Amino acid sequence: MEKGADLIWMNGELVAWEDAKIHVLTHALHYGTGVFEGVRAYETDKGTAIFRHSDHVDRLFKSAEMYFMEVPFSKAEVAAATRELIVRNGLRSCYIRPVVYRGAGQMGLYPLNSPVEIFIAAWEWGAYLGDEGKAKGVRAKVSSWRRLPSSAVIPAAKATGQYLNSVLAKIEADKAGYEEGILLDDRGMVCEGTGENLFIVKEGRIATPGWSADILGGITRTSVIQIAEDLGYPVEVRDVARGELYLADEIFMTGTAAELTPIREIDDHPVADGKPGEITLQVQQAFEDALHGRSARYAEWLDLIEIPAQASAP
Ligand code: PPE
Repeated sequence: MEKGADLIWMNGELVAWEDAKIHVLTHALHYGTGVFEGVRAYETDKGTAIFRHSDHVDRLFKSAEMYFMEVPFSKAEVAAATRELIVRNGLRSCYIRPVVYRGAGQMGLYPLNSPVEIFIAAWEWGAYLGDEGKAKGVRAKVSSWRRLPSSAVIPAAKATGQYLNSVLAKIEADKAGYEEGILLDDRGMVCEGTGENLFIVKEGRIATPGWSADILGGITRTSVIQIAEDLGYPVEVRDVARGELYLADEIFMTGTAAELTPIREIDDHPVADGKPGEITLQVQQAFEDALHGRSARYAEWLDLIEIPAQASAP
């Protein structure tokens, strides 16, 4: 990967981007024993702000705990490290990637003798599915791969190894000429995109799959549910059948990387007239306002970074 910033925070220290290296016998590289987050910080008129920072830190720690990893720093230390990383790199808006993982210790599946390590990287990352995708919607295809079920892993944990599932679906969608793949759960109900939750709109009512569909509990999803309800659109959290995708007036996806991205075509069927719908655009606008600090109502979602006086001087 191209250099995205000067420094990366690794196990308590800031190191040069080029020097942030790990051993080949890192347990997580062999067995996928890592958990991670995707977080974004945005420029607001009060300075740079991390969106729902404490919720991301909480989910990181919960994901780690579900796989029996004890993070060697406190939540407050991890949050402070992220803020420091942004300041020291001089980033105004960025994507932040903390990873907690089993390092090199002992080979073999028994993980508990391998040390738990952590790093946080940050870089500038534009629209995940392209600026045009975010504005006009993307073409998506239901994947032949099913979302990995809670009978096999813990879909609610954001664990690195589990992403082989998303990687297969992403490659399949791309090779078939689509921008995103939608995974069904093991019952054949709609689950989510490879890296996004999914919402449908029908006759003014919004629906999105819940825990029973083995989703990752997206922080963007929670935010968008609240925003939609505040705008007067009740959101039903329920099973969504595949056929409802073809009947929907509007479909959109949410995620930290993807933000709110409309789907304009699903399995070669245009969604309504093939343009992002009115409710999608209204919720997207309110969400963008929240992200960029333009909304007093959701100001508590922003962790404003204090830039020390000397760092803000030209
Ligand atoms: N489902 C999956 C499978 C997923 O990976 C994400 C985030 C979401 C739902 C939405 O969660 P949230 O970000 O809390 O709203 N995917 C992250 C990784 C994307 C990547 O390519 O890497 C992200 O958006 O940061």
